This record gives sequence, C-alpha cells and structure tokens, in this order.
Amino acid sequence: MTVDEIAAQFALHGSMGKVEVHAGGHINDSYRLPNNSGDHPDYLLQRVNHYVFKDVPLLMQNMVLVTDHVKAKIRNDYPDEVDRRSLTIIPAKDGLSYFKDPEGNFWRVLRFIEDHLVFESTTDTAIAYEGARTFGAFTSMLNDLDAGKVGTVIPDFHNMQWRLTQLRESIRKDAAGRLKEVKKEVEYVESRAKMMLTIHELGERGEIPLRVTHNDTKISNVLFDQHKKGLCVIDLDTIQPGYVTSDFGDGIRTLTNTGEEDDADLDRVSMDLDLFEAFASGFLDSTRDILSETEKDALVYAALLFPYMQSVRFLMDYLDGDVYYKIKDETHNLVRTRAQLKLTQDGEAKMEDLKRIIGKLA
Ligand code: GN1
Ligand code: MG
Repeated sequence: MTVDEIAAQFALHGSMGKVEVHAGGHINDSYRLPNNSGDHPDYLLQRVNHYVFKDVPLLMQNMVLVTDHVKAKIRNDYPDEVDRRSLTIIPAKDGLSYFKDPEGNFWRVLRFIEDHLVFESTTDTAIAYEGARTFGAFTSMLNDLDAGKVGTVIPDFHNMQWRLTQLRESIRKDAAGRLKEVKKEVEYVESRAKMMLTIHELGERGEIPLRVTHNDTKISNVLFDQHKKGLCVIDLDTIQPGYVTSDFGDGIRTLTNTGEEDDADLDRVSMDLDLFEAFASGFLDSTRDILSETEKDALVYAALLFPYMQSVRFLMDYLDGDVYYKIKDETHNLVRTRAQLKLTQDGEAKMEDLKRIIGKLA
C-alpha cells in the first residue's frame, strides 16, 4: 500500500495535500500530511517499529489511556490549548487507534502540533529547566493513573538486576569473541554493581511506588513553543509502569553530558553541574508535591544509574556482536560503552555536589 492509501484508512478531516517525510526519531517512520483546508489540522502519520515494540496494540492502548488522562487535566488548566499541549490520536475508520496493513506494519495518526520548536540537545539552562518541568508536569498529571492499568511494553526495560544478569550471560557466551578487549570495562561494571542496585531494591521492597513513567526523557521528546516554553511531551511508545527515577535519570544522562553519547574523546565527556541543577530544578518544581521523601532521596542515585545502565546495555550488545543498536562501525558499541562509563565515573566523582543540589531543591 502507498502512504496515501494508508492515510485514507484514517478518519481525517479536510483535503490532504502531498505527503512529506517528517525527520526525527530513530525507531519509527513519520510523515506529515498537510491539510489544504484551513479549518482542519495537518496530521502526522507514523509507522510503529514492531521489531522493537512487539505488542503494538498494547502500546496503543497505553497511549490512548494516557492521552485521555492528560487531556482531561489540561482541559482544566488550558481550555483553549488542549490540542497544542497534548497529543491527539486520530482513530482509523474502523474505530481502532491503529491500522495494520496487509504486510503486517502498524500505522497511527496524530494531530500535528503547529509552530513548535525541538532541541536535539542544549547548553542553555533555561531550556533544560523548561524541558524538565514539562516532563515533571507529565509525571504529575499521571500521579493518579493506576500503574496497574498500563501494560508493560518492554519487560524489564529499566530493571538493573536483569540487565546485569543479561550482561553476565553475554560474558559467558562471548558470542563475538570480544571479551578479551573489554576486561577493564567488565571489571568496573562489576565493582559498581551493588551500589547500582539501590533503586531496584527500594522498588522490590515497595519503598518507592510503581508509577506510569515515560522512559525516554531526552530533551528532543519535549515540544517547545516559540518563546521556548515547554508545551507537550511526545514519543509515548515506552510508557509503562516504572519508577520516577527512570524519567529523572535518563533526562540527566542525555542532557548533562558535555560530550556526545558516543564520544570517542573521553575528555569531552562529563556531567555539567549547571545543567544538572537546571534539570533537577525544573523536574522538582513540577513533582515536589507528589514525590515521597524516599523517591526524592533516590533521584541522586538515578543520575549515576542511567549512564551506568546504558553502558551495560552497550557493552552487552558489543559482546553479542551488535544485534540491538544500529552501529556506524564495529567499534561503535565499545566507544559508546566507554563514553557512558566515563559519564558514570564523572557523576560518581561529583556525587557530593549532586546530593547538595538535590537536597537544596527537594
Ligand atoms: C534507544 O532510539 P532512542 O534514542 O529513542 C533505546 C533507549 C536508549 C537509547 C540510547 C526502545 O532509544 O532505551 O536509552 O536508544 N530505546 C529502546 O541512545 O531500546
Ligand atoms: Mg524514543
């Protein structure tokens, strides 16, 4: 089927212009459907990657539940801007939230949010603050949505215990014969394993609650308005039950790094304390009233856990022979592992500062 034929399966209003490829995102494919009728919106058509997301109907069920919940809150605070501050899922003509084509691909349509800005990364603390505040507001709006009603899209996604078990399995198999190159990295990972299970254990003991979490809180998953104020959280694919530390920790991991996620020059990789403070401040300004003291105390561990968990995931993929992440060349996963370990080590060296900043803000 052509993209136009697929678009025609959805309950769209107006008359659609020529389909345009919409850049951004490493996992799904997106197309913008411009509307020639001025009184109807443009749409965003997306093919959801069903290799990464094994149960797309469940994913879409979560997305409907969460967007309905969030919309009801936004309608209260911003009655005129509901469609700009939350995602709108446009159903298929048969009423389902997705369309499955004859080849087995899953498609969905969202209302396109006009005049937005996206930041792939930033060194501007005001943008960092706004992004974090917007993610935190999302967490807050979902505070009263029972996590038991939301399905698990990727089992054990942020389960550190399971990630370590998987890594040890990959070490044992040494499928790609690369273990000899990563002895130092494995040693470091093992030396920190106990500390990195702190959050997992708090969760197991029920001391931090399961919430509905986003699980991919990079700054490019917030849309901003023209005044650089946060508008709307996007990319709801990984929403599932989790701990608040996931959304804080992955935000810190992606935002505060002064280098790249896969920087080969480790001297460039460090945790920027001003960006850390800006992110923590924005996140806590919108979650302070809903988080427990134990959750707040756990945030500082999340700042180390997420670079560490990401290095474990890259290291495992390197040992497995590059089966999960797309790579540029055959050292890519090793370079990524080292960069994320450097970020972990730098965070660890700054632990007292991180604690002081969170203590002051919490
Ligand atoms: C993947 O493709 P992207 O950037 O949204 C991964 C994340 C990792 C990230 C590392 C479903 O996310 O968990 O943190 O790469 N998503 C999945 O860059 O595995
Ligand atoms: Mg994503």
